[in-house]
Amino acid sequence: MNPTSPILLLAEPAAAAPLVAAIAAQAPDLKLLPFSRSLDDATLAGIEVVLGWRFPPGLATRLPALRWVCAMAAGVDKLLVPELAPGVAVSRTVDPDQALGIAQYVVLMVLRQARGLPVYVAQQQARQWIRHPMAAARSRVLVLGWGEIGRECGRLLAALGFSVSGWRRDSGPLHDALADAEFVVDALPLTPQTEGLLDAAAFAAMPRGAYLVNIARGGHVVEPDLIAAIESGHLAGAALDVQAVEPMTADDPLWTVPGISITPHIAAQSSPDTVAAQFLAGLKALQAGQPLPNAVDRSRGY
Ligand code: OXD
Repeated sequence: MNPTSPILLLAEPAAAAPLVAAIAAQAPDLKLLPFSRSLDDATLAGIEVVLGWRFPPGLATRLPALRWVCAMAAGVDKLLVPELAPGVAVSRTVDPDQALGIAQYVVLMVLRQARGLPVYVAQQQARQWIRHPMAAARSRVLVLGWGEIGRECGRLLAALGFSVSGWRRDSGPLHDALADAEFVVDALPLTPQTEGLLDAAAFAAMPRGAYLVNIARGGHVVEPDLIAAIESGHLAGAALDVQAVEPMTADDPLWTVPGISITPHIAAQSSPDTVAAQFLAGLKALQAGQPLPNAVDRSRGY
């Protein structure tokens, strides 16, 4: 690798500022080049390493020397663009604190629903003091995706008394697993196989009153089907930290569906120090010709 070649940074400057500071603290001499549309082909031709979140359209074809794409996030779906040359290695961030934070969000949303909090919030607004019978929450939770994040969600939920099972692509038919789930937590990667997986048929396979928590990718959910399943009363609702279109537009129909809770992709972010340390360890491995940590299998998409 050419030691003078800068690292191309593909992220909004404001959002990337903490990561840039963390890299500067750990590797003061490393040159980071923020992407801008004005970069010329001669500059791009020298780029061997990209660090970022998503490829701007057409950029990958302008990087003939590219060897490694490092995601500053857990998911790589926005970096695995079809025009990425086959030999380019891709890796992602694996941050145990991010997994813990996401699992805490999942616990919050599952407990809130399981303990009937939305009912009491509505009652307070109406000044109604009415008690409803409520057993301890021991509901059955199915976690879709049993990687670092899915397992951490399962661990915390099981510790609270929920009955947890995990589903991955070799576990057997998804709809059979959904049939038993009072809560479904989506922690899958977004790949061509998982896109649109949660559609009308999947929602129909869930028992009446089931609840969805999505901390993975909005692209898994066929949103009009979800809205229909909730509005028909089949599903109790959904907590969506991710949506098909982010940022959501003001006229997105998800906003106003009773039973849907929206948060703006905040379940947990990876820590800049961890991303910086993992990126620098990857860079060292690349320079030494060693295997990259947290490498993604491009044929599987995660
Ligand atoms: C993600 C992340 O992949 O925030 O969504 O890390």
